[in-house]
Amino acid sequence: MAKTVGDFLFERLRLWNVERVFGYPGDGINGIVTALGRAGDEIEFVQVRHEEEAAFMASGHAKLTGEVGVCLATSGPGAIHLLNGLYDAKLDRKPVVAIVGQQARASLGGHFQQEVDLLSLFKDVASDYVQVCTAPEQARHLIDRAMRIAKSQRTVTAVIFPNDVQEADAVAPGHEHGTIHTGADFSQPRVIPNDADLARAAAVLNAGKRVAMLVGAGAWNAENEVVAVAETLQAGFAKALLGKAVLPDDLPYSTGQIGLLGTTASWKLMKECDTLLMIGSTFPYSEFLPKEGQAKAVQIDIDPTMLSLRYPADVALVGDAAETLRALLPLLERKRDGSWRETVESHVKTMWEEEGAKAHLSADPLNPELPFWEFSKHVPDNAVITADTGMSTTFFARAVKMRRGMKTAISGTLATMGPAVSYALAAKFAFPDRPAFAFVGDGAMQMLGSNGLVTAAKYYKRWSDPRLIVLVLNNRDLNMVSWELRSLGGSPKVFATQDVPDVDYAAQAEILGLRGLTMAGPADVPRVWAEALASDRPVVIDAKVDPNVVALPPHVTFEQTKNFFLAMAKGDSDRSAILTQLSRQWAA
Ligand SMILES: Cc1ncc(C[n+]2csc(CCOP(=O)(O)OP(=O)(O)O)c2C)c(N)n1
Ligand SMILES: [Mg+2]
Repeated sequence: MAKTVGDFLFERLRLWNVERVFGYPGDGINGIVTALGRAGDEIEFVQVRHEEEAAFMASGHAKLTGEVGVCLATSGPGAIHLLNGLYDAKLDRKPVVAIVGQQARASLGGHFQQEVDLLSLFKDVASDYVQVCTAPEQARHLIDRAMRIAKSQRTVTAVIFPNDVQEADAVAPGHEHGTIHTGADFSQPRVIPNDADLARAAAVLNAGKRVAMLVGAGAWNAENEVVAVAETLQAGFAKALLGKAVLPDDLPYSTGQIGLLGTTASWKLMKECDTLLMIGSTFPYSEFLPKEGQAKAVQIDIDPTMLSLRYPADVALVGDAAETLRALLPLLERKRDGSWRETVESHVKTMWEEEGAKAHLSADPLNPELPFWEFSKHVPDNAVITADTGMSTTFFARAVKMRRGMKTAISGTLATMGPAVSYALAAKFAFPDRPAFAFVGDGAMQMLGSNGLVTAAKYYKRWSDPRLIVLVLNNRDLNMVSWELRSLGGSPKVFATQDVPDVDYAAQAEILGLRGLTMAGPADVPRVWAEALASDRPVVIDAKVDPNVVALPPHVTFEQTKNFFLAMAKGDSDRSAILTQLSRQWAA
């Protein structure tokens, strides 16, 4: 049988070193699915429950490996289901390629079943590259360009295949006017600023007396260099959430996370510094950075459009984080005065003491921060840790201590609910010998996480280390938004929108043949973590936690305080439990 366009697609993806495709079938991609059947072991197909899960897995794969994630969906509804996961990758600047089906060329424009204008649908999310393969000769350059653009621009691209084209014979382009001839090789360039600009940056950093560093996901390959610069400049560093795993927290001058979910030590670092060095971060909230004029600033980013965006940089350098810091290091003078470093370290010490105390305050029946705090004592160094959007993001950000070798994935910029279990699944396929952990709210679990457990049950026997451990923060509430309603909206909790049904997540896991465990009080926490880590299969931990524990941001404004007390005064149903919790925190 002659090779079809579908066969060619997988052959080409293999040439680009794609090992795995996350997806779901449909007759809109029959020609691709049959080719996948013929490809055998050449490429792994991971079957999901929902196309959004496939897109989150592709995004998670890209976030955790730095490689392109590929997802596959049928025409119409399948393509539509991909969108949220694709936006997650696009907004966090990760390379993902979406391959989707379309009705046959001859029927397009005929209001045919499942015919959706996919070029328009993907026009925004795949704004860097979205194309329809209308002739077999196009297949090669469409795949090559989708892969190259996704990789080089760290973005989302999409290729749409009408189903008759998928089944057509693969055709190489001729050699005449208008034919396109592409190849599959790509390597990242080495990007370093000019010497004169490095010297300007060094001058700013050498003149500073109190240097603060802000490190984001862009510094993922620069751990040693960031530490060397911090040592030379006697600086402290804060991390944006996407950069959580970039640097370990056992360094005494790591102030941990910055921002609403961040720490008091990061807040003080930024408010007291006279010089700011930002590396690979687009952290958005300006109120957590120095006030304009307070600090001289140097910024390093691989993407020029992200420079001088959050704080005006005196020296804005385009460069790879590791390469640029390596080039900068010989120009930096070792600071002699250690008093700033001492101040930072004392803030950090206080922060960990306070965080530990907060996690151990009693609550009814369990303080939601305690499982996160205890987790740091149990988690192995090679763990992959993911967190969903909700209060689990806050506790993950503040209470989980990173160590060298760990990896994390979160939805930073889109901040969508739903991806944590999918990210953890993607981790298990990319690193089957490493344990993966997902922290998920009950709302997010009900949205998509529970479906991901079916995927885990289907595949876990393939993983050399079967541990995929999901902790559900079971507070029967869309808690993060309930707090936002109170502190930003001055409104009491609205039952109709905020309450979520109480589900027995441990039983749900057991029904699927997985292990289900429950944390119903502080004494359960260390025991359950130890049991989960000893499991021979994926585990769900149902953590029955108190929705009324207030997780205050590191800096509370007058407006937020006023709104909060207004909400209480308007008769919040949980008022008395919340005020009891608050008085415990203040007493501590
Ligand atoms: C897809 C999506 N829908 C809605 C939101 C708004 N939102 C942000 S956090 C949150 C609550 C999450 O609830 P849950 O998963 O139970 O976590 P909790 O905050 O209760 O720990 C909501 C509704 C969102 N970020 N993403
Ligand atoms: Mg919840």
